Amino acid sequence: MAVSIVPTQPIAGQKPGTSGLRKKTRVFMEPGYLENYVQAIIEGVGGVKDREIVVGGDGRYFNDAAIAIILRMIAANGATKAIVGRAGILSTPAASNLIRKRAAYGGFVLSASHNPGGPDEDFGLKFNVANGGPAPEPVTDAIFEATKTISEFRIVEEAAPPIDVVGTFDLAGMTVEIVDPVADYVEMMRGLVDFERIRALFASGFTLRFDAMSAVTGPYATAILEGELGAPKGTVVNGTPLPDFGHHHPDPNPVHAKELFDVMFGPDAPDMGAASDGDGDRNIVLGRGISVAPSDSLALLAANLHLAKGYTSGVKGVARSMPTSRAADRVAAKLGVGMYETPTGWKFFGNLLDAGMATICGEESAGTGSDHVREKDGLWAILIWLDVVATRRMSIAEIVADHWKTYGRDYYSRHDYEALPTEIADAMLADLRGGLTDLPGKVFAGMRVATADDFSYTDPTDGSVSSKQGVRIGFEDGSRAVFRLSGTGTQGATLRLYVECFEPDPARHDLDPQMVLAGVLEAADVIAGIEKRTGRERPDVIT
Ligand code: G16
Repeated sequence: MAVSIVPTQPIAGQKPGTSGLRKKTRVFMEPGYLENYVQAIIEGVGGVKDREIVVGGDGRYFNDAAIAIILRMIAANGATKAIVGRAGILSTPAASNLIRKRAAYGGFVLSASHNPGGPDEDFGLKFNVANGGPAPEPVTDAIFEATKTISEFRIVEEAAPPIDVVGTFDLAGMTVEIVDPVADYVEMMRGLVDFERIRALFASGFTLRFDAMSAVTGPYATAILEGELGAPKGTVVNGTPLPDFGHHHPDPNPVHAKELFDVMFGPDAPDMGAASDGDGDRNIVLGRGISVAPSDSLALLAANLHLAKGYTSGVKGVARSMPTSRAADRVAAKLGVGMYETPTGWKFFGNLLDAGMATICGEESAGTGSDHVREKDGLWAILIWLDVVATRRMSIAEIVADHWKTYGRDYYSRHDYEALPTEIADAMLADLRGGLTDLPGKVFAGMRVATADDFSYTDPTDGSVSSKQGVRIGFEDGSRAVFRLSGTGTQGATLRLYVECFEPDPARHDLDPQMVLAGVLEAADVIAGIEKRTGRERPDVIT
């Protein structure tokens, strides 16, 4: 084989964030940029010689060209086989499944998730390890170190084979196997949820609108919902993946999935609404006139999971990211199982799942998943919801109200301030951190602070410590505010402010969360000086 060894220099700023490296697409397209980072990944994961590697992405602009480069590079670095989703498509959970099922060494997952795609939008790349999950911190640290010292990259001169048909090809001695991206995933879901039961639900007239947001879940949702489960044609909308997601922002929140929210809160709402994101790992579930907050969805799924076909033996433990509301803690306590609070980022759940300490995990950022893969899984969550509805034969609103009646309601909201100047955001967090010990006992906007700290996590499986994971302020009335900077943005800094408070009284479960949380929001603003420092009177996105 003809391998080119191309001299290169370290490129600043190739530090993997919460979920791999995310940059503007044009940055990834700069000559040598992607190659540089891919070689750093190869070094950071200990090389790919004699390994089998999965490759796939969410189909966004530059997906196929990037895959061709990755294939030529892993061939040059000695991989024996690449397993690639047809047309370069693999949803993130499907990629995780394929890595596990084929016992591959790992996989390149090309996605900037919920961020928009296109030549002027975002692109991303991460490496998932052999358990199917995102590389853990020691590996991403090693990748980052490699980006600082890299001096050459290896690439074969042969062109990559076409990837739009299923088949097996040779690339300079490496086997390239192109697989159906959907088939293995459907098979896995068949074992986890009761297709017959959900089929009977649809046959009884139950209606669903699934918005694939012109992103990767279209083919998966169409095959399962309309194919296997007999939902009428048209149940899946925006079902064709487009390189620019139809100019949309494939994030299933009330702002970007407005069309779905409008339908679900309108007069012709179906029984259930659902959406996933760019790469298929996030989910949102709605009923007629109600949107289920992701933190509530985690708690609800944990409480009902034993009803789904693949989980009849129950839940071993529950894990949530620190900013996620404490609703799931109440379920874990009632079930008498472990509850784990981790930093933001799915990679932190991997060890707990591998150790059998947790069965279900979730995050406020619309992610829920279980031990079936090592990524959050949007369609999985929606199918579990369907299995629960098919079993309980209650509406989404009734299931939610019943849950709050049993456990109480954790009112919750996240306020995002996007594209802030990085220096302002960094200084705000640094000052908050610097003043934490002075806060307890002080009163802000009528709220007395009880506790204040910067979240630090010790992984119970290997003792590794991740510090500075977000500032937590607990108030005397039990409510909480959390501040952290996003690790997935590509422009400036995004401040996330998460607030919550607990309401046990069912007579007070139908209030507007923004109204209930107004006091803690005001106190948080005063403590951090958000408006004063940023000049922003209101957040860009409220969820
Ligand atoms: C990624 C991670 C999630 C995490 C989210 C947080 O989501 O996979 O585990 O919750 O980032 O994002 P941020 O740091 O912006 O708050 P995704 O869906 O973008 O891969």
